[in-house]
Amino acid sequence: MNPLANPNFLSALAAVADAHADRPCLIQPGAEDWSYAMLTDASQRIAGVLAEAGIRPGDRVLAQVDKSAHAVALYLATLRLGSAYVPINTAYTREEVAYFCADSEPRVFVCREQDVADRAPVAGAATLLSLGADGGGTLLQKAAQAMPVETIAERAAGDLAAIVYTSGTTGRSKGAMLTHDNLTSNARVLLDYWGWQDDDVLLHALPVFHVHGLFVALHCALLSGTPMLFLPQFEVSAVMEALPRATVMMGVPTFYTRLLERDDFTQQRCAGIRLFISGSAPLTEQTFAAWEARTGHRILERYGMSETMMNTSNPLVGERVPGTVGYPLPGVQLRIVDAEGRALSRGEVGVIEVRGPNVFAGYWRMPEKTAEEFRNDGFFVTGDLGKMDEDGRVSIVGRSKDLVISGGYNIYPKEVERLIDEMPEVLESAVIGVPHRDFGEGVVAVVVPVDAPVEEPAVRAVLEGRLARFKHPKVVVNVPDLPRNAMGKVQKKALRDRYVGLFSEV
Ligand code: MCA
Ligand code: AMP
Repeated sequence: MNPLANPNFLSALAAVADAHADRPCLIQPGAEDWSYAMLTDASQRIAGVLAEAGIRPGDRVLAQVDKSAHAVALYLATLRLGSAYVPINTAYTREEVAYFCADSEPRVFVCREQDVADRAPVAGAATLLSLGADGGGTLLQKAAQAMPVETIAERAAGDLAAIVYTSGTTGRSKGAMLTHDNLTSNARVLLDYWGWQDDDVLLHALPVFHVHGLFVALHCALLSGTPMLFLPQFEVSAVMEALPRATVMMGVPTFYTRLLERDDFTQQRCAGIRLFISGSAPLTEQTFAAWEARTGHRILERYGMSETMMNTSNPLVGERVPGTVGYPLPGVQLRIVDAEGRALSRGEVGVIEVRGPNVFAGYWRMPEKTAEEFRNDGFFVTGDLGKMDEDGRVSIVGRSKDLVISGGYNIYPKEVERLIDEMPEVLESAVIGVPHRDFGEGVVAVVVPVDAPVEEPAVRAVLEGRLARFKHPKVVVNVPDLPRNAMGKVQKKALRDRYVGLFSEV
């Protein structure tokens, strides 16, 4: 690589975009297709708007926007100016957004057109702009008049490119600081490991506010100059329709189970596909087997985190073993340790720790939290439990962190329990995840009432407007007391075992 090259990740993307200017980039069924040149042009104009708002390198741009071609342009515009992109889930309520605004202190906050009035009181000192899914909003009105920014801000490899919030076990979200080098190194490794081809077409139906959709999926396409079938969300019929034109699909396990539920989902629909990739949550061996039986494809499962991007992957060529997440990616060091950080032997279950160019720079303005989760030798403690086989293949067997993963979204029980416990009719609660056919895990609130049973609508009413709906318990069960160990700690495993079949009964 040219040692004088600008380590800003956008430099790499821009070179590819220029070389593929006339190629389709974002193919949007039902809307206008965008070429690479159109994406460059839109992002340069949006960069002009951000520059007029006073954005400087290192400043944050907070985005709570629907998935659209312009949303991608906004992300690229942020990189162009050397500022940091802070994407957040569109499901978050104003109360949740207030926290992200206060914590990240953005200079610009771009929200959905319909949310402007609601978000204005929590925007703080940020310039509030809006972006509609259909291209409306003040961001694009201003972009039409703005002076495009063609230069790409010079950044160092270790400079901040994005902050991705992950919920914390204490209920306070932590912003994982990802650098230009994190983005660049992981994207390059994935392109190579997954054998990206010049004629690939990625089916992109993931949201673009998480690492999976925003970085893993988008970067593979953008860094190879290949097109994406860019769907606004995962809607099973639209995905079925798009599949015959795709060669690669990435998704969370729910994508795969939902497609399998369709009788008209056949092998012929995937005739052009060379690779199905799954991640963000465990893919069950049953889904793997059912998928192979239906399509003839063995899904390639990989493992990552917001803090580390992608860590491991099953191989492109070679055995993809169900229930495993494959080998550490090139450049990624992975070890399995006991609670004290001592390395375990092959086959033993312990905490997964990783080190490498993919690992984030720390939590935004949380040096103590950062210090707690890194070992002295630079390994990051993931909180996932796993083991490594003799041949180096990794399996995830659980989590030491109290976390529920539902349909690929993370839910930290503490955040939900805190609000339920505030209800006067509740003595205490424990929020757990139990197997759910559609979402992998479904959220259940186990509640000890003061007196009369606490019904689900009452819980929902308390959470409404305060917590994103995907975090709301799908079921509330009342119990006389919670199981505790000798130290008085609630035994969530006992609760998970007790309610393991809850969703198969509904
Ligand atoms: C929606 N709902 C959910 C979920 N999604 N409930 C639990 N878990 C979910 N994941 C609820 C909504 O609140 C709503 O409830 C009702 O379901 C219908 O909402 P809708 O938006 O229509 O849902 P959907 O379209 O069916 O969405 C399901 C989905 C979506 C397609 C699976 O959740 C999704 O796209 N998930 C992908 C998440 C993802 O990208 N994760 C990557 C992060 P109500 O009716 O009460 O309002 S992890 C990551 O990035 C790391 C690095 C990695 O390894 O990849
Ligand atoms: P997030 O913080 O949203 O990036 O979620 C990261 C977490 O998702 C990881 O720490 C794992 O617990 C989980 N995860 C990601 N990929 C997989 C996978 N293939 N199998 C099991 N868990 C996974």
